[in-house]
Amino acid sequence: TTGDISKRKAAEAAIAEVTSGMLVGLGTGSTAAFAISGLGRRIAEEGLTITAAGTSLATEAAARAAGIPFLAFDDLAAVDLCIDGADEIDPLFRAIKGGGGAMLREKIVASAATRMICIVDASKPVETLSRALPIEVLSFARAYVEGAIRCLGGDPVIRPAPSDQGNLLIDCAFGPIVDPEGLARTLDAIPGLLGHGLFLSEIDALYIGDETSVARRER
Ligand code: DER
Repeated sequence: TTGDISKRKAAEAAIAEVTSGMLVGLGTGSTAAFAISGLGRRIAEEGLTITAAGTSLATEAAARAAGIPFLAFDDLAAVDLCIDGADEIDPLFRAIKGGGGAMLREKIVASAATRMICIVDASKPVETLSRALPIEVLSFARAYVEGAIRCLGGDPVIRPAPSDQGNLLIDCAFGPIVDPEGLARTLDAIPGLLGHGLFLSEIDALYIGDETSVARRER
């Protein structure tokens, strides 16, 4: 589909920054999937030699299928370059991630990266973040965290499947998020809430694909 062409173009532009010897953080989702298959092709065709860190079990399986060597996640301390998608991203490179439920590991890899590139099609850039915000919650803290989210004006909806870590994934509709930093600070202070999809400082560069070209923006 045209969306796929745009996502693939953004991914292929981003993986051009990968050089041999790098430890590369591989994101989760359909756009990141194009980066994974593209890196697999570069390994096969150019002899690129990299090690990867996967942000989800699905991404680790895709990396394995693409012939990309990767580290066990608990051996990961830092990566050179992280390439990942986003559900929304605003003009200040603040993003909502977690559509695929992987934002806890994605944020660890993004924070551990010297440079993080976000790859998107034209549907992701927005003026104001307003999608439902994915959060990961320790299941025994469900009622408490749901109550805290409602006090913040959010509407929590629990996903049917748990996260890769076996915790609850809850999508919280807050409407337009006019103070993302304030909301992130408040969420980070809620005990039992393990992670959320507000990525406010991690993204260094944005590649926006469309059917014929890619726009690159630096923070
Ligand atoms: O779950 C995630 O954080 C993904 O990166 C998501 O934000 C983007 O997924 P997509 O590339 O399939 O749209």
